[in-house]
Amino acid sequence: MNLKVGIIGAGPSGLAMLRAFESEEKKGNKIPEIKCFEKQDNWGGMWNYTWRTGVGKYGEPIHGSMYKYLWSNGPKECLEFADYTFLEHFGQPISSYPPREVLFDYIQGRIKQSNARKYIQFNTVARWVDYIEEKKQFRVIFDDLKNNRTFEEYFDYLVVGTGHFSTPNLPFFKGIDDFTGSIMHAHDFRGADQYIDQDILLIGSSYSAEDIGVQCYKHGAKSVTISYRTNAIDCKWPDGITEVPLVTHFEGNKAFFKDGTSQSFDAVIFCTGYQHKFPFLPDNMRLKTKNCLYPDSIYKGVVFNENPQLIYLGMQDQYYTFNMFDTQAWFARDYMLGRFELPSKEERDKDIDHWMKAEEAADTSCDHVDFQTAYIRDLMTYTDYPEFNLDKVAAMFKSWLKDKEESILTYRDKVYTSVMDQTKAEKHHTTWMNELDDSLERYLDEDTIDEKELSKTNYY
Ligand code: FAD
Ligand code: NA7
Repeated sequence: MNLKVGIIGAGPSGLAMLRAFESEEKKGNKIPEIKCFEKQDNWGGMWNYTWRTGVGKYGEPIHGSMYKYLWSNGPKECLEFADYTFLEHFGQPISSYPPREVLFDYIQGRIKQSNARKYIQFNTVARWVDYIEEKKQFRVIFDDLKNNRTFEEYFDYLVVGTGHFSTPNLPFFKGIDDFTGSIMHAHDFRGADQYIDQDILLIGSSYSAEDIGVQCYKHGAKSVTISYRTNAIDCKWPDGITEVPLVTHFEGNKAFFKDGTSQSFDAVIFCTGYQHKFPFLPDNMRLKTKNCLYPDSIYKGVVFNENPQLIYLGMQDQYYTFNMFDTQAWFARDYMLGRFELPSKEERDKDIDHWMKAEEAADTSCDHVDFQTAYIRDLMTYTDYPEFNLDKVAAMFKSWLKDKEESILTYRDKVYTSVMDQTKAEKHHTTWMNELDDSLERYLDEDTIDEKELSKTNYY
């Protein structure tokens, strides 16, 4: 077998692909020639935090949308790798909602066990892809950013793991161009510090609005107003956070809302989501979708239907994350290794249609959890990814949704039990609202700090 596989992106999805091949190799089986290309200087994708915004060292658009003080927004027990548990990595139980640096450490722990780094070329951006009909191969043009050199490579299969929470969706509102305060998209938000004592307006009502709003409140914003287009987040907000209908327009530093109210603000943060953006792919290979649980045109959420040599990982909206990317990667690996044949294009279309209709019929957040659970269960029937109790994970997600509804400020203090190794999480030594330091050292520090002392220094 002389197959060549190219992987674009070394975030959790790209790394899952490398891990999938590695697990096959460890069994003594031959694997294809693999090359992975990552535009940043390290792996981890979103979890590789950067302070930069705009463009990076080499003038490329910054990929990262993560920020300081970001803590997991779902229980870690729901994203745990089935083949590498949190207990195995940290050697002790930890809490259910670790901060960003801790999750980054965990992702790195698994991949460092392997020799995956040798497959990855960092500081290298995929610029353009052609499918060469005569060769039945992809030609990919890359830029080696560090050496300012362009080169090309040919692949039988191309895996796109470039994420989809990086290119802002930035709508226009009348008068915003004359707004006198600061304006940014969540993609450029790097922490709440600059909003202390400010009245801030967030536009959007999904994860970014919820989390950035709560973080700014925690770190001392004067007031947080969340403006929704379709549905309010509608949890029990503390005094200081309010929800209002959509902005109609701005005049100076004042925003006007659909319900006829208006208010002055120091800052606006657009939490209006992201675009699936693939500037390196021609139109006929590009995944064209909004953020949803079952994008059109990819069979089993993975194989591009018009050209099944093209594979997409992690393109769905996400309840499940790391273990979903794994099941997708294991599926993609076994498909590339020829372990199973794809059905006809017509059958694949039907299958895609079936899942898309099922998503349409899913109404509530709990239905969405059930949908993604069923999707992963289906993928797992094709592969030997270690089985885990998906029903229990789905139950944890539902409990998480309820916890958030009941108390948006304390849901991260709850603990859950791993379905992988039955480890019960430990409560963090400090409640989330009182914990202003999100560093790995502080998180793993066993010496608890007096909460009463800490609360004196809090802003709320
Ligand atoms: P990414 O992590 O985005 O990685 C894609 C990689 O591709 C990047 O390294 C990028 O540099 C590289 N790349 C892009 N274009 C190119 C190119 N042309 N050439 C070469 N390389 C390229 N998930 C959770 O489970 N828990 C959370 O708490 C959580 N919080 C989040 C908070 C924020 C603000 C955001 C934006 C996302 C959050 N997520 C969370 C979801 C997160 O996206 C996933 O956990 C995960 O990072 C997705 O992995 P990925 O590999 O698909 O994409
Ligand atoms: P999402 O989950 O895609 O949500 C986007 C939000 O932006 C959603 O509430 C949309 O409202 C809203 N939106 C989009 N366009 C507009 C316009 N034109 N006007 C007003 N509101 C708009 O993105 P997030 O950034 O919250 O989350 C993405 C990931 O980042 C997630 O996985 C997290 O873990 C972190 P709608 O409901 O469509 O009316």
